Amino acid sequence: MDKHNGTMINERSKEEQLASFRKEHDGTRLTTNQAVPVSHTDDSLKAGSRGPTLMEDFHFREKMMHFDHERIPERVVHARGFGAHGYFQVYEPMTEFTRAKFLQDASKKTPVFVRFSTVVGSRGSADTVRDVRGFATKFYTEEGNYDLVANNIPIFFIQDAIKFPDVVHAIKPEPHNEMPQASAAHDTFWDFVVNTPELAHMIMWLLSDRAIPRSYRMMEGFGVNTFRFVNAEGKARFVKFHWKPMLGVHSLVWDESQKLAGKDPDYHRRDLWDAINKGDFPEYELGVQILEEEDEFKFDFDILDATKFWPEELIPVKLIGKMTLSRNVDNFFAETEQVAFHAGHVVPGIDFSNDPLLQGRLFSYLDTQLIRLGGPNFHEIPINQPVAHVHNNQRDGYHRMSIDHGRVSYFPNSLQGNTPQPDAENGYIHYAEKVDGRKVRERSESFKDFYSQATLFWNSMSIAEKQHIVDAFHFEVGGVMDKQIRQRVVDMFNNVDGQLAIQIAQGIGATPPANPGGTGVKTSSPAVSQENTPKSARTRKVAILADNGFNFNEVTQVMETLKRAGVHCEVISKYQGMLTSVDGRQLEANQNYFTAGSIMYDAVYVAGGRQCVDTLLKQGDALHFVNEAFKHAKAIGATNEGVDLIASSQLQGVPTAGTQTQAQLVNELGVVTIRNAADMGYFSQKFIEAIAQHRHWIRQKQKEMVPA
Ligand code: HDE
Repeated sequence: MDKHNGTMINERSKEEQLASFRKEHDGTRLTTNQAVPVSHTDDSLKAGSRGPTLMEDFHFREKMMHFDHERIPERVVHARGFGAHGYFQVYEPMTEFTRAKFLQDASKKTPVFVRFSTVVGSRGSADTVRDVRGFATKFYTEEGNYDLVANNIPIFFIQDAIKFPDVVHAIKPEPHNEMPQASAAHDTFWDFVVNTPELAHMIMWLLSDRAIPRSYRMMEGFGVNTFRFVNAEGKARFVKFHWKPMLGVHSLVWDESQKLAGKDPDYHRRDLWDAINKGDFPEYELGVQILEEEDEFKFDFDILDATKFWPEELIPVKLIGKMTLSRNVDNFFAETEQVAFHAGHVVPGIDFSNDPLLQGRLFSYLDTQLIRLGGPNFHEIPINQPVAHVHNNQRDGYHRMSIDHGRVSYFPNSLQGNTPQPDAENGYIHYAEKVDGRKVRERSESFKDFYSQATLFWNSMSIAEKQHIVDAFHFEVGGVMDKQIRQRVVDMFNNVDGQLAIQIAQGIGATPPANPGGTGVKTSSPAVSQENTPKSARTRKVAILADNGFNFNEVTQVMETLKRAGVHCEVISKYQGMLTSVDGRQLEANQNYFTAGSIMYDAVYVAGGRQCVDTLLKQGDALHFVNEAFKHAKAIGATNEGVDLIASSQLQGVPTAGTQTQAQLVNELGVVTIRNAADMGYFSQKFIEAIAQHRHWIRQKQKEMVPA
């Protein structure tokens, strides 16, 4: 292996010894950490069976000592996360733009480890809270590790890293009572917002659907900061990094997110874990926006300002490769918890810009690992180890794993042939940017337009997306006790858009602006609206409501067609276990109404069968299931007698297939129903199309039909 400067030289023979030892003991024998076999582990060593425990019980003390120290400090931000392994492949050589080796050869697979996360909540908080999501990728390249430490929102709260502790303190639970957990809906955060106008744009994104993703598999990733690509000739260009999910960008609705936080706080990690186990490997294309240095000042925003994005309509995203997540972790702690990302882990060909947020990050990530991972040797933890060899003169420190050989730990030296030696040709060379300026604590004037892109984002939203943002303001600012702060939120967002400010005021008992304002920006960026994202039913989950007496042929035909489209089904009934169909055949109910809820599925299907539907009609839970799915704008399907359940739910007024004898399909507002169809294929096809739509916002326009 020879991983660390030949320090693991004996590793192979040690591995062999271990293998034969394990074989001998079949890996089942209990030992202490010193490998001493343990004879009994259920009782501590006592002076008599009712007597005091003895100090000499080394097995007890070792076991307890280890347990007492099992926790390490959680990350100060991004504490709750979930990781997976995979690989990345570039589509074609990127030689023109960068010398990075992992971006040269389309046949090469570079291993990656990705950790998704929320930002604000503690490690045990719920997955589906409203928050920015982290999307950090470690590429184990042949030239060392490259970390793309990204978020699912393309901009950030603040412009200069020196304000990071402030924004994090403001949004974290308030210090006197440690409330609220994983939420921005409280006074200190909004107090900070109204006093920090540079946050306006980020707040628009945070209150949009982006902050409540349906799945980690359906999220974009953004490097946020401006980096540089540098090619072998030393030519540099500015670059922004993007991850584009092949399944498109999709979100939950707020009511659903809140309910999921109780019903399944692990919703996102379970979704990722299950998808990978099923072979539905999440895929993301890597995109880059490349800007020539001479174009740096061509835009009405500063390209070094992390509170601005580069509209794709102005600077197109070039898709350069694909990442596939194909393997779950073996151990959450060893891998997901101990992985250490750093925005400064770059490889030759990728360089930094003077973005003041990025510059601060370059300090913070290394620094935080010292406390979190207990010292400077965290690169030796298996998940952090590069696949490339490490050779240097760094030595010792807490938790040093490698055994450094020899007496030379300095450079230059004669005793070891002056090794390890810098490599002038292949080594990392910092881009020789010319920098000239006075030392000042100042913000560039070009950073001071806080509202134009907030308006641009607002203009880019669909009617439904706008409504969700207004609703989110009502929730978040409605949770603020200080009425002055509420009013100041209205005043601040009047700078973004007058109509928005009026609508915010309406929900939170504040006074609407006397002079509705705005920036006057009329343009939009269609690429940021989720309406324009790829739509597919693949990997979606459908709940099938059924009970005894269901129509076996109907259900199985629908299930088979859905399966062929890559859709997963679960049967839900009052009781888990075997259901018997009208003709005596059996189907397993995978979930009951306690273990499952409509919030955990993308769509609902109600099967036919007189006895089955008569039973469902008497079950409040079945009716609630359908009503709730409708309220959350999800696809609903029903066939034959199953249509009666839809008609009897609170969805009266939604057209459904009537009682005609002729086969008739009705497809209204994402509710697909059919009666008397000999072949269920046509129904299934329409139902799949409705699932692929993800949500049917058209129902919002029909509010009178939506159950309260
Ligand atoms: Fe981070 N950030 N951050 N951040 N960040 C951390 O590092 C920091 C920023 C991001 O899954 C910490 O190991 C500063 C932007 C992700 O392990 C810490 C600033 C973006 C993760 C830190 C920022 C990110 C972190 C906490 C300047 C998107 C989770 C624990 C204001 C591009 C990585 C840790 C994982 C984690 C500092 C801003 C992404 C404290 C000073 C912008 C995805 O070092």
